[in-house]
Amino acid sequence: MNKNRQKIVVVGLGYIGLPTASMLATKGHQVLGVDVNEAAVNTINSGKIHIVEPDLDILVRSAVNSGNLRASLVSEQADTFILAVPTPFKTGAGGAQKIPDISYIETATRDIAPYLVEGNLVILESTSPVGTTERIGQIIAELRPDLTSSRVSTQNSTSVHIAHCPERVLPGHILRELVDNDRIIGGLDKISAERARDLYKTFCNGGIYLTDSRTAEMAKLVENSSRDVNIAFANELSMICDKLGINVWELIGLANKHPRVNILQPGPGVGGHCIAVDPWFIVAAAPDDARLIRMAREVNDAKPHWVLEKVRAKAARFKNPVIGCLGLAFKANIDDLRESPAMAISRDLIKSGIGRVMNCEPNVHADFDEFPLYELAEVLKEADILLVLVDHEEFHGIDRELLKEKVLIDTRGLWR
Ligand code: SAJ
Repeated sequence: MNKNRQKIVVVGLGYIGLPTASMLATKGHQVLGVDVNEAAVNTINSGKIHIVEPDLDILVRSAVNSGNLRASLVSEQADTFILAVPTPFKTGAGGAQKIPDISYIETATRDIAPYLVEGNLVILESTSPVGTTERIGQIIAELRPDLTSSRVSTQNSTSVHIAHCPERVLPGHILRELVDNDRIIGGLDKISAERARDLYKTFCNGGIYLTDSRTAEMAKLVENSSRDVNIAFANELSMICDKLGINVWELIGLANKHPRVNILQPGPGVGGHCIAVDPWFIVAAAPDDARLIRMAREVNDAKPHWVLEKVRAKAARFKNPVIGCLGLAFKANIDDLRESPAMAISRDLIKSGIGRVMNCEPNVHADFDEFPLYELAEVLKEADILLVLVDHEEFHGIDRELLKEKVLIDTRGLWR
């Protein structure tokens, strides 16, 4: 096998799998993308994309046109298998505990098992609880005892190599970060990590750091937990400052003038599929010790409710208040509404009956029928209360004259 030109199967063609598959294909590898979503498979095979990410359409088109990228519902034999499927959490008994759900990884492993041959490399990219890479080894050992003769999943030499290379890319900047970011690779053994490093080197310009699989799994969880804890600090400050009549944005700006202080920005809560999820994997693994990590999650999860109560209090002075919500996405300049605190607040506002709610989301143009969306100009004209939920670029240029008569609730510091 020429390690520079491989046949690669990428399981899961979402925000991580599709850019990775396309990148590998444009570097000359023969890539088969596998997904359970037939519509996504057909879209990709026609050179188009089913998700929104800057420039991904160009990359996918060029990968498909080159003949190096195909999509399918079923796997095939390959040199390397990359798993990039979701790892959500499920709520435990009584709703009290959030437990990682690795069933998509287990299913993906079972799906590729029949195609594995001696010398293959299996790479887990999905953010995963500690021990998941070892679990992949166990499943392969159970399903393919013919391969376990050379001890799959032990520290010794394996017939199938298995490594974890957690994705680290930021939605909205995925292609740039895929190339530039440093990577951590944790192997079940040294050869697995080295084999994975050789593959990632074909497109990654960042440093590649090798370790064991458990450390790599924990490193990814810790990166996102660190961000969550820091955002929770900012969110807590925003609530304290509100009580004390202090402008939190000015406060943070001033505190950050200290050479060793770097406070993040408060917002309406923490959204997305990673930062609001991954810390729970650490809490589930060490519930008695992960006190700060759990508390940060609770602070961030409680922020949307705090915002709603703020609106309720301000709306009390109006007879029939019109509440204009600016932004629904989970962060600025993207169209992703999933796990968005802004969406949760809008939904709860509508349910609460506090007033008439007018939502504006300039990045969403079609396929949204949960409630009506309004143009920015209409919202600015009609709203009594303007609630900034996302600091989209479109909102930065709003004429301040139009805000004069309105009650402003700015969760993002747009008008700081
Ligand atoms: N947020 C704030 N204040 C801030 C920064 C973010 O309220 O100062 C909010 C955002 O508005 C958003 C949420 O946090 O609702 C998450 O946004 P984000 O930009 O911090 O992160 P994600 O979820 O888009 O991507 C993260 C990244 N992780 C880190 O920065 C440590 C990315 O590198 C990971 O690859 C990604 O999670 C992932 O897939 O795990």
